[in-house]
Amino acid sequence: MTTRALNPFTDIAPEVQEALDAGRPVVALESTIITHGMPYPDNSRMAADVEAIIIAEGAVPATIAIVDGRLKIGLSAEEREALAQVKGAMKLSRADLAFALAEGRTGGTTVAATMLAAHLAGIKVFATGGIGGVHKGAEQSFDISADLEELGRTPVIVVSAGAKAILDIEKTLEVLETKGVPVVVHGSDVLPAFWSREAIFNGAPLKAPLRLDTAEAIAKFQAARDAIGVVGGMLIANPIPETSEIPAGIMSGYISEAITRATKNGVTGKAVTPYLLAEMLDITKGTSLKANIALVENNARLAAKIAVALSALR
Ligand code: PSU
Ligand code: MN
Repeated sequence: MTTRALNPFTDIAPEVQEALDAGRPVVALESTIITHGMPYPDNSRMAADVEAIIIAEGAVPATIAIVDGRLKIGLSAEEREALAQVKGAMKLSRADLAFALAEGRTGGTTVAATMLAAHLAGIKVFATGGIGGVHKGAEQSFDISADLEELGRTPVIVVSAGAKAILDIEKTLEVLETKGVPVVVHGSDVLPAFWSREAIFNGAPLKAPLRLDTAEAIAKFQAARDAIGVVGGMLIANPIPETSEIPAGIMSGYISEAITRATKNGVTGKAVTPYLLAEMLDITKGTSLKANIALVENNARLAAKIAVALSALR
């Protein structure tokens, strides 16, 4: 098996490279969700399942990560399993992705870093769980995820279940609008909130900025953006399946408790999101994790359909 060199640090898996060369559909997957978002062995099972779902939909999965200073676009099953078990992995975003390459480190790529790497390789669609965004209390902490900046500049379609509900979703929407990022809700008039199908703000459901009901329509929208030269990413918010959702009313109390714990323990910076997700797992006795896995799988399926529709347009 040969891997072609894109730059001295990057290894593109042969099946990914072949698909890209032939214009066949490819879906990128992030790896912070593996290294920091879920415990072992759930992370390993989730990572394998999403790849299988993408293959079943007729696309090629490319899980992106940094392994011993190599930027991997597509992991083998062995590499994926090793990453799921590795201790002390870095959580890498735009700011420190190249640091890990220069220093020979291993790390999971966030939404921002995965978008950057996917674009470098020529991959146009990417599936995740939920994007990072504006944290609650950001007016004090200034904690706003680099994911939003990346969505504003890098032309990759990101399929998510909305912004993680631990965030300030209204402020996150405002920043996305400022940066010119279309937020398209798949098949609903209401914005989803990660574990819940509906984001609630001041007692009322938050309205979807844009709505499209099919992968084909999403691909057509992207083609129109390309045609007029609009650069930057697009965010697809795909509501979690009904059978797996935890309603927002139930989640909000749990989220407040998790944030209280984070404040009490002085958790700041990069550690905040992984900490909150781990506390949610503890508070909900694992039901948040089950929902998280279900929504990622659901997003992988839609992302593959969008990648297939985009390939058909070309
Ligand atoms: N979605 C999940 N679990 C995760 C994440 C997203 O279901 O762990 C990760 C993503 O990699 C996202 C990151 O980019 O959390 C956001 O971190 P921060 O808020 O520190 O930017
Ligand atoms: Mn942050």
